[in-house]
Amino acid sequence: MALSDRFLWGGAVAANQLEGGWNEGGKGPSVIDMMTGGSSTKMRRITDGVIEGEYYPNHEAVDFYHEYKGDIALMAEMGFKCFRTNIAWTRIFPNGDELEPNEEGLKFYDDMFDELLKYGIEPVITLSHFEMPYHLAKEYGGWINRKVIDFFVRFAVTVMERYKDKVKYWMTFNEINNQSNTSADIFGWTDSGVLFSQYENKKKAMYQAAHHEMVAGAMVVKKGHEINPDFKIGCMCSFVPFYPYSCNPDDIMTATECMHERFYFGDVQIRGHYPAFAKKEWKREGTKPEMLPGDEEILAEGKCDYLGFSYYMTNAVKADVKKDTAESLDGSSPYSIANPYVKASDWGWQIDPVGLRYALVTLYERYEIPLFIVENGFGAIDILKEDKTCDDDYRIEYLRAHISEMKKAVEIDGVDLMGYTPWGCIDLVSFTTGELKKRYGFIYVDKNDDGTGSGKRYRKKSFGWYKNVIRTNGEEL
Ligand code: BGP
Repeated sequence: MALSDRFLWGGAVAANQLEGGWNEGGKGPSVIDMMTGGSSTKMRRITDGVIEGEYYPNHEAVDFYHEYKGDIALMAEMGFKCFRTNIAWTRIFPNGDELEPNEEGLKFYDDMFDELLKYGIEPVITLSHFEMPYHLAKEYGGWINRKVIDFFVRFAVTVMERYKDKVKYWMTFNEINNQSNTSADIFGWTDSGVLFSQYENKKKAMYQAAHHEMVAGAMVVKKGHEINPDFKIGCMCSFVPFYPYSCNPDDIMTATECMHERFYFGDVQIRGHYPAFAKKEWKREGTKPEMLPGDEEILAEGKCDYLGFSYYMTNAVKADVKKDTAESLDGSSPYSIANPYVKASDWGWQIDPVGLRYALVTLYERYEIPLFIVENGFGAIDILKEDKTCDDDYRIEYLRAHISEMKKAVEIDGVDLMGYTPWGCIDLVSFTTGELKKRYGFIYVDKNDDGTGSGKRYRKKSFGWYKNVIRTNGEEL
């Protein structure tokens, strides 16, 4: 048998894209509640409040906040072993800098975790998924401010203590490396609460914010293990590997250099120190973050137990095509060029199942700690037919090919893999487009971007397919 019988099959979501109830139960606003549009759209603006009819649809999302019992029952029907979501920081600390948590918010997650555990589904909890408290971004400048470390640690310790007997698997920051794209100012705001355009040296500002996050993350790993030694606490990176376009040695070195960005954050959180290439870059570009004495010890003492990563695509780079454009949100670099060997989705995300095996092998050989694929999936415009069925064969095809490569990484390459949680197991709001129409789910939610739809849930064709994959532990694809 390829996969261990403890393999964590499940699905992944994020509170701000799923829950809705953005101002219910004493919740405060997160930065994302104050924005319009998706992260990659021209519409995206910080509105400093709500513009009627124009806000990011996460205010209602798919109303998991009220519907979670029914939704979890459907996940249980598919045989989920785990469910990845995050605890919205602003449900627990509405402004972020309070001394006491909001009991109503804590109670909501207590009830949700109880519901999961009733079916034997392990919660896998990210502490921060693109949604820091608005107040911290506005009043403190986000993660660039060292004070935010204490606020985050207080939040993390509060929830780890509260749920120490309910949650075993944790992750600190979702796709912490995404903020390295400092050109997308508003994206940085979402991730780290920092408006990079305010800083002359944007890269330095980003490294500073990231340093604070990683120090906070390391403190949380250490404290978490004190709270419950059985906790498994991981970090989470987006991993879009760069391929050299050809065997031209210059292409190989371009890809190698581009990969530095991909490793920067994982290296610190897993190895416990900054890599050599980072120190050279800081010097060359004047981007060294300020550190306090003791920070290096904190990083060294708070190494993560596992690496969770998202995998959607790869990217090919060629030495002599350098464009003036900065990195873009689809994970490309100024050296990116279309890969003639792979197709792309409607949103231009290159579909590369073999790239998943490549990612697993690359990360495992570098870090030699357990890996967890916490996001992967196919965003598409699904059609709900008159009889309320949905033939998403393209999704089945995508997942089948990726799972098959994932199995090779375990079976042939010896990768220690904890689990697989496809993104958006139930339809939710897309992060980059800000729309509901880019769907990933096994469960269709009848809700549209114009506000129409019953909100009812329907099983797509992939629902039954994935159920059988889990039942056979990945033997039948
Ligand atoms: C990742 C994020 C998720 C999610 C996913 C799919 O970067 O961690 O929050 O949204 O991408 O992206 P999208 O929703 O834009 O298709």
